[in-house]
Amino acid sequence: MTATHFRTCPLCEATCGLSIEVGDDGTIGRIRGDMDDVFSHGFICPKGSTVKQLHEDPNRLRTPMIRRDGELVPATWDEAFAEVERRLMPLIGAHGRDAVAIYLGNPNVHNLSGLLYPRFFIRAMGTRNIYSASTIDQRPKEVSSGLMFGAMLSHPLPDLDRTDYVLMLGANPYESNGSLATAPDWPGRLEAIQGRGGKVVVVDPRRTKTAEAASEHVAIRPGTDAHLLLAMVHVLFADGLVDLGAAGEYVTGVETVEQAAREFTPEIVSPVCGIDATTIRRLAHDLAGAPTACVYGRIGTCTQEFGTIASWLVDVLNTLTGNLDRPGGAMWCKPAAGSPTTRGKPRFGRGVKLGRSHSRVRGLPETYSEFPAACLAEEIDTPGDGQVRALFVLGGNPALSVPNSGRLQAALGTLDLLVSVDIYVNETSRHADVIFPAPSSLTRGHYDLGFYQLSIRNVANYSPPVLPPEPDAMDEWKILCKLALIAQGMGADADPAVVDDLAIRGMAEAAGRDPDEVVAELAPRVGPERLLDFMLRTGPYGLTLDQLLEHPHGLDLGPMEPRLPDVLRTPSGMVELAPEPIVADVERLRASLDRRANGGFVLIGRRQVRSNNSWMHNVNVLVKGKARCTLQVHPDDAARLGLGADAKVSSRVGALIAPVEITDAVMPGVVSLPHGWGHDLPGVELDVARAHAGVNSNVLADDTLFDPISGNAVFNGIPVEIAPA
Ligand SMILES: Nc1nc2c(c(=O)[nH]1)N[C@H]1C(S)=C(S)[C@@H](COP(=O)(O)OP(=O)(O)OC[C@H]3O[C@@H](n4cnc5c(=O)[nH]c(N)nc54)[C@H](O)[C@@H]3O)O[C@H]1N2
Ligand SMILES: Nc1nc2c(c(=O)[nH]1)N[C@H]1C(S)=C(S)[C@@H](COP(=O)(O)OP(=O)(O)OC[C@H]3O[C@@H](n4cnc5c(=O)[nH]c(N)nc54)[C@H](O)[C@@H]3O)O[C@H]1N2
Ligand code: SF4
Ligand SMILES: [Mo]
Repeated sequence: MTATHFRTCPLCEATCGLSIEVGDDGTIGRIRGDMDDVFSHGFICPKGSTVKQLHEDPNRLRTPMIRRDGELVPATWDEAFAEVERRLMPLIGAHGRDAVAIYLGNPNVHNLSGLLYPRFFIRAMGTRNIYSASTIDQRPKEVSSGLMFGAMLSHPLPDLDRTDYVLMLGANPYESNGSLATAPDWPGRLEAIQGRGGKVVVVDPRRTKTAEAASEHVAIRPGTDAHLLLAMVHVLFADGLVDLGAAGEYVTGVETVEQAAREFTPEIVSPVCGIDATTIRRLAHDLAGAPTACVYGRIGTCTQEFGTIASWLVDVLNTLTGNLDRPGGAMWCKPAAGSPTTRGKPRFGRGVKLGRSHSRVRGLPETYSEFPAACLAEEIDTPGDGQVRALFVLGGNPALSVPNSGRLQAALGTLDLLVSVDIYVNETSRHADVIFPAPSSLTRGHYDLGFYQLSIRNVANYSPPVLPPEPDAMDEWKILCKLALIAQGMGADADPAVVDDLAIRGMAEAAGRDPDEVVAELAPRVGPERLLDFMLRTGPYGLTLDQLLEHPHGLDLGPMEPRLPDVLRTPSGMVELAPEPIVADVERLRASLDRRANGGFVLIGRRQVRSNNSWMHNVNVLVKGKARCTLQVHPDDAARLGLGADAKVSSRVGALIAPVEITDAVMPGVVSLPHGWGHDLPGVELDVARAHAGVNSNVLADDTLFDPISGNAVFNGIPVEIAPA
């Protein structure tokens, strides 16, 4: 006998529905796209069905590990928590709490426990040294949206299903399946736009699959999107195309934007971007002339030197063309479990403060209570007061993910204590003193709390666990609660329920409810499901978790609807079109206008549909076939350099040798290498990944390059030298 379970795929931001066959004995059978899923209608990518391989992976950790005499060996949960306490408390006693750093990786945002419980551990640890994958990813967008609309995740989303025109920069949803705009089957939705007579224009230094399928591909020199977009703003003003539409009533700062753009004519930015002035003018006119349109920028526009300015200008263009908050334009969703844009008082907010403190070594500003991940290595390897001596890595792999990862890898080896919560002994956790195994995703409930806040349709879908807990497994939220209790000084034996009760009570109080009453109402639920149930009940649709359980294919709550002005949480209650810190940074952009291609090379990244950052290369069905970790080089450049099978790539901070793939998909002067590879390090226990090791591109990424407003790392446009190897 087999039963079919329906479940939202937790592997990327697209939230596809999976249909999973499970035998009586708990073996996983076929996995397909759920045809009845209200959002994905059967769409699935090659990664979706590999939740089976991940679950069955013999390398996946199933018991805690402790380092004894230099070796990682299996241990009991009690031993592992006791070991953390034994080593952490004296360290805090001797060096203070700032000597402990916490790094949160990307999978936390795909996991209810990882979204809801790290905050208690962070609070209990009381350290200023908090780092996450956000500052090697989307922080610039979080800063621009925070300043413009009042909340970190208040990004306007491209209304893909109704728009007539998309201008997409620095995104490749045909491989990534979309990011900061949740939609299953981005490719199908983009094709539908063209099918109904609309246009999709892709701005990218590489002719990606998305660019190939688009109506038009505009090749751009890496790191110059801000120049291009500001010139488009210039054209809108100069040619009298500005029309804010209905949103205009709630927008302030238009004149300041006009002034900021005054100098940025298409002719002036053209040689910087490598795009001719006529094209820039036409792009501005097309955008303004389309019946509805949206500008969408993603990681290519964030992980660059002018990331915050570029992210800001995306929404400036949406606003100036009257597309902000109108169907077919850039809109806000209304998530069922609530968000900062549904909680609190409409048009009332404290505003986003940046740089309330600065990192110890380089003095980079904090954003949203975190320091840039690019600072982590120097905080560990630079002696002095406040030096980081212990690190907790929650669901992350900074050894491969952060810039100048060679330096970080060396630093990890010098820590007095490294604790990982992970599913593998990988490039980071191989240095750990204690590893806590996160349970298989199939044994936990799932609700995409994070990505439903960025969803182009309002959808709510809860998936109960497919399988019972494995023997000797511990829920990830319990691991995090235990770590919080240890950090608090309550000891390794303390009951995680204590933290969980504080969590629901805190949430009830914040919502103005009586905690006892709330706890009684939600009984017997505990853990993330209890918190979720409360968030749904107090959310904008007043749903309950029981209601969602009755809808295994999800509840469709409709398309995005206009939300201005109530969505705003800025102190002014207005859309701040010209936030002071960003406008001030335009001076730096101006100073870069004399930069030209100088015959040297710059490196960009490359996501691939069969990868997931650094961690799914241990799945054989995904890595088999042709090696994918190749250096793409334009044929003219390859000929000029006389490149053979392999090339040596060097940057200011590191060097590596990579196999060469000659293709005219990349612009001349630009080379591309995917990130997240380089699995052949000593101690890594990933048998499949090791056989397809590849090289780690972040050995080349320069940690001294960053976007100064957000502190975000630069991965695109890294100067490199290329030579035959
Ligand atoms: N050069 C370059 N570098 C980049 C990027 C780039 O484009 N170019 N992209 C950046 C981006 S966007 C991101 S998000 C970061 C990602 O950077 P990280 O978040 O540091 O790295 P991941 O590869 O996502 O690592 C995820 C880790 O979580 C573990 N894991 C998987 N599932 C679970 C779970 O359920 N629980 C727990 N506790 N652990 C789990 C995996 O084994 C793996 O070790 O990389 C960044 N680095
Ligand atoms: N299969 C798969 N899916 C993923 C991931 C994965 O690793 N694999 N990672 C997930 C994560 S964590 C994230 S954050 C998202 C990211 O999702 P996307 O942003 O769609 O990611 P990429 O595919 O890296 O697309 C970035 C594009 O920017 C281009 N680019 C580079 N530099 C520049 C530049 O200066 N300007 C412009 N305009 N373009 C530039 C690159 O050539 C690339 O095509 O994907 C998520 N989905
Ligand atoms: S696109 Fe993302 S959510 Fe959909 S099946 Fe693939 S990995 Fe899962
Ligand atoms: Mo990311």
